[in-house]
Amino acid sequence: MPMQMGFRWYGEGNDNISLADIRQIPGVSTIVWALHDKLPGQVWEKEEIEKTVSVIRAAGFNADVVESVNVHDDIKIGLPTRDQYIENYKQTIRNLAPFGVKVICYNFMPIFDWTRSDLFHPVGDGSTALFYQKDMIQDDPKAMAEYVMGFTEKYHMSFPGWEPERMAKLDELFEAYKDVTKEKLWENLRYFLESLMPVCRECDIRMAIHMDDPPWDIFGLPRLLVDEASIDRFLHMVDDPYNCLTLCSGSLNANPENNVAEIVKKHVDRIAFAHIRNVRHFPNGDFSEASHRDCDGETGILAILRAYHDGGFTGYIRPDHGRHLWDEKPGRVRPGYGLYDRALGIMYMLGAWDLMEKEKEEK
Ligand SMILES: [Mn+2]
Repeated sequence: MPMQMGFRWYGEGNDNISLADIRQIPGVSTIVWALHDKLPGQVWEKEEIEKTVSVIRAAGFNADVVESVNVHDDIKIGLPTRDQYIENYKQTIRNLAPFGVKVICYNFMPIFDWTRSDLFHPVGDGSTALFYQKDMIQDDPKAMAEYVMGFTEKYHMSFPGWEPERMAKLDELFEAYKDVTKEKLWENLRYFLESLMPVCRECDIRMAIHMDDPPWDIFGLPRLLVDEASIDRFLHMVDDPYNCLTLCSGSLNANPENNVAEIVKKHVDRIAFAHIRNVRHFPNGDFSEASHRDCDGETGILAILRAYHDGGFTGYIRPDHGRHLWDEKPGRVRPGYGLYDRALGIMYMLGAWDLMEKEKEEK
């Protein structure tokens, strides 16, 4: 089976982009979806899943990839209540299986999901992109949470991983995580995955952890999936073909030391889902997201695509965040998830891929 191109979609009434819009992008087979009104820990019921999947299928796509089923904080903290939440997670996996779902993306970051200091930073060509200003994300998590939540209020959109219900309890959350060292977090991740693996096997659904974004500790909170060594450790810790990666090129390469193409070469069999994104670095440690074109950043997009292609990658791939172009102003677009730049990214990736395929045939 060849690689399958996906596009993340936030669902009917929750995304300005329609499935009919996505249909016009060449080569997309898979809608990457989720039930965005679910809180971490809740069971996704079959009727709810059916409603979304039937809309996706009616538009001519498969619904093979879910991003994300979020993990309850009690599982990450390792509280006794985690077992019930793990049972709920297993039930969600069982409920997703009859709808053809093959991959579940998730992350194991404490409290905060992806973190940026500016969601609409000018790139220099009139477009904007997500931006990370290092000195702004130092010791005040509240200022950053308030900044992100400000968008939620102003534009009536919420961001996965930044649920207002959770952000309202920030002090409590920090208190709850205070004894969770990096080693404890690893142990809690292992416990979670070992509990899930039998159900994943039975349902033929791969768990695919997303890299931590950015790949270093923030606000004193430990982060695990940050570089080649930690990815090795993760895959070895639960050495099961259903324990896989969502390898996010942009998240990893926020640390320019990470050579993403090398990691792809090493672990292509355990990558269920590829996020392709380019990063531009600044000498002071700041970084900006960039177009998918190789020379617009330093992530090595062409070398990464080459590694997937030559490694015989048969998983799912999607453009990750894009810039906001043309009429995609704040309020009209989900930060990072506009239509145009992700569509351009797909064409860039497919251009490179088609050429590699043609060269292979001619050999
Ligand atoms: Mn990603």
